[in-house]
Amino acid sequence: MNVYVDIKDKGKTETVRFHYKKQVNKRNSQITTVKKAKTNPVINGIADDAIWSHTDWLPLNELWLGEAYAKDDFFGRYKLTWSKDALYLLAEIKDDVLLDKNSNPLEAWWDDDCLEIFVDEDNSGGEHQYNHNAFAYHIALDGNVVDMSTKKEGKLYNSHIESKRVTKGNTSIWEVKISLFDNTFKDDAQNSPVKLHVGKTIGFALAYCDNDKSAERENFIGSINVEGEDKNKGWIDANIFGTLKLTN
Ligand SMILES: [Ca+2]
Ligand SMILES: [Ca+2]
Ligand SMILES: [Ca+2]
Ligand SMILES: [Ca+2]
Repeated sequence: MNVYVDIKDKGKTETVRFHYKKQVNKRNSQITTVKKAKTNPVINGIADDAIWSHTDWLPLNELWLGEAYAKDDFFGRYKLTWSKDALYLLAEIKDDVLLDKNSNPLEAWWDDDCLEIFVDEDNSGGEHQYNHNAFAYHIALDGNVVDMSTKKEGKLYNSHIESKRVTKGNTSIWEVKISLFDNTFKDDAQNSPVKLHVGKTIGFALAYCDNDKSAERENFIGSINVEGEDKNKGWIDANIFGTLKLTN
């Protein structure tokens, strides 16, 4: 908003306009410590890497959109670890029907079953809808990775995410390597991922878009308790992300 201030000097009054933007800071209410992997997990959708057996499950159970769901419709949990080059995720998702409605990865990608990873490299919080202050990567069943570009349209970011999904019955294991890019990322340039270190904090949330048979996704389930009526804020507002703290 604009703020107008009258400045009086030698009997004259000059009105000066200031542009004021309200700063809402991130509250860091959900802090998770993440242990470093001694050996990097192999991205093969198989959870037999040493680090995964020494890491606890975290819940994926906050309803962001849709009606209350049954356990056989959706159940999710996840683990995290890191190396100096990347963040690693292991997600176990039980979903009764896997649906890839739109074969074009850039068409309504949020209405297909997909795993969504929210990352704010410097844990700044703040608005990120059409900028790279933070990313909201949607990993489709076919492995394509989509987020909004600075041109306000969907774009593939497949080089940021290496993933493998292995599905047995209704249970999928998604194993994911996430390279982190800072807010200087440019869509049309060469960019290098940042290096990670002990003590670094990262904004993070995980979600799953569940669609089994509908025109639009039926449920959107996240890892963070979002206050207020509108819980579908993660794709715009990095303030709702949790905070990861990297440890040895
Ligand atoms: Ca593995
Ligand atoms: Ca389902
Ligand atoms: Ca940021
Ligand atoms: Ca589904």
